[in-house]
Amino acid sequence: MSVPVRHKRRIVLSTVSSDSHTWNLVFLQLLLEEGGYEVHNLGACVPDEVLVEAVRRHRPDAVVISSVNGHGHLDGARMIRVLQADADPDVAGVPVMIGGKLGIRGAADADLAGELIAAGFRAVFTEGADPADFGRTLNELAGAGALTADEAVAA
Ligand code: B12
Repeated sequence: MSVPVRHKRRIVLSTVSSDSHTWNLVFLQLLLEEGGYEVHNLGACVPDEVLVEAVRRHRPDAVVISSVNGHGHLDGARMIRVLQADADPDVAGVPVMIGGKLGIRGAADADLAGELIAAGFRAVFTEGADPADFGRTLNELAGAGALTADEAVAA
């Protein structure tokens, strides 16, 4: 009898090329792992091409980008354009969200969300975002509950 086994949803967690902050990534990794996700944390200062390669290798259900140095809205917009220009539709089509201190204006950075969504992000979390919203959105984007063919194994 074939019994569907639910595997952990896979997340690639990254920051942008200019950003050397790491505790934001540690925090998010722990939060995601506590939520039952398998996390591939790429660490600080990730070049766009390294993110693309990581998505190609790990085939994540979603990508989470975190940036706090204030350049996130610029580097993030460039990064997602590079990812979405990839010839492999599975790489180009992976859902990506971004959050953190994405500019240098504190709460006023909320108005950066529109341009980041227009660039291709599926969700944007600026300062003060509710962690519960993050969990809910990720659950939706990463397709929780859906089983792919390779997740059904013979028991
Ligand atoms: C520690 C620190 C550093 C350390 C980092 C060491 C390390 N290994 O990480 C060092 C000294 C290297 C550093 C360097 C710089 N820093 Co610094 N740094 C900080 C500091 C004091 C704490 C950051 C931290 O670790 N917080 C703990 C983590 C857990 O929290 P967090 O980063 O805020 O992330 C939370 C949220 O933002 C959110 N979040 C983050 N990402 C995401 C993503 C999603 C999807 C979601 C939902 C939520 C989310 O969740 C996290 C948990 O609540 C902050 C000031 C502060 N008090 O925040 C400045 C700060 C981030 N740094 C800043 C700056 C400007 C710099 C430098 C440019 C300084 C310089 N002139 O050289 C460089 C940048 C270097 C670079 N290339 O990026 C500014 C950024 C300005 C802005 N965005 O408005 C800050 C805010 C200081 C300030 N008030 O001006 N920094």
